[in-house]
Amino acid sequence: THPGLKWFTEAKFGLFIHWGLYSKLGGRWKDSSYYGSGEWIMNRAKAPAAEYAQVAKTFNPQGFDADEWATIAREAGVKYLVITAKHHEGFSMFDSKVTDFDIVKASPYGKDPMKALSRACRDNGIQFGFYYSQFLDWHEPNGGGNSWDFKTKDKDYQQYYRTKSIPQLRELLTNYGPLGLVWFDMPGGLTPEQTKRMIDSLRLLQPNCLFSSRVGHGLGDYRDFGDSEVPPVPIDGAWESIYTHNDSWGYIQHDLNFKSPEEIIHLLSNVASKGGNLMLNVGPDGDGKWPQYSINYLKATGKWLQQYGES
Ligand code: JFZ
Repeated sequence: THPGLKWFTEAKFGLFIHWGLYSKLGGRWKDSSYYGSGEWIMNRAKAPAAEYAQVAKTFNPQGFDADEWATIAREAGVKYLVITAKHHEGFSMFDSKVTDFDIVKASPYGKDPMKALSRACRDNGIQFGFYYSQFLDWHEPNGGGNSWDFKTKDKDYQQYYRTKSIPQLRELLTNYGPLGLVWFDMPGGLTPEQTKRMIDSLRLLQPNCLFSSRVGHGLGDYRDFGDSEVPPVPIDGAWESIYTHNDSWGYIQHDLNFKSPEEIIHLLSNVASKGGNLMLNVGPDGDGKWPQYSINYLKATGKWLQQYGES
């Protein structure tokens, strides 16, 4: 069995963080407002890639404090934290040599927040992992998904994997210390053999790192249940349910529909009773601040866990 499965199956509670240029938009593009899936706003608005990329010039999360994030996570009682290194919008939230469209070169922030966060998590005893959108990339002509700027029939997905996805995954598995897991999303464009070759080569970099099931073709190390789904009966093996704190993964300014501590604890015990982990998502804003409800309710959840939880 995979060496990473020990910590994973004992974890019970994880924190998911969606953070990118969409967090700065907060559910608004031009004169329109969107609700739900804030991280999909570029697609929903069919924003031209060149125009959307300009958002990077205004992305300056001065409020980001890695130690504060990791402290809230620890107080909430989570055992692992997974953050978007690159979501479907294509913007790299880390220092990447592979592209200029990253937080260091394209934004006034000019630093790598993932360096600080990976360290802060480790200091707080929290397993650290990256979400990485390995196929959908609306910024790149050869990435999956953007058919409003780039004709699908002209796309060369292999070239996208070769020149962006795989090199960036190698960066993530090389530059941030030992990772607990990589959370792949929405497979596409590769045959089972090609997927296996990609994974095999990445595993050499960090044999202890888990890969989520959405890497595709049944090649992941643990199972993810769909959005906001808990299986009705106990399930064997390592698995995780993912929920978001309000109604969106990425920050939406006008979404205040946050789950109360009672609701979170209910979810946690439902998932744990069936043998899985709950990974709950928060969406920090473009300044790097978490919604105040997320801070308060997560802390309250942690207090409850300390009093009544098993560990
Ligand atoms: C994906 C992303 O498209 C979305 O933006 C978010 O990051 C979420 C966590 O993951 O969305 C999915 C992918 C797969 C399922 C549901 C939502 N699924 O299998 O049910």
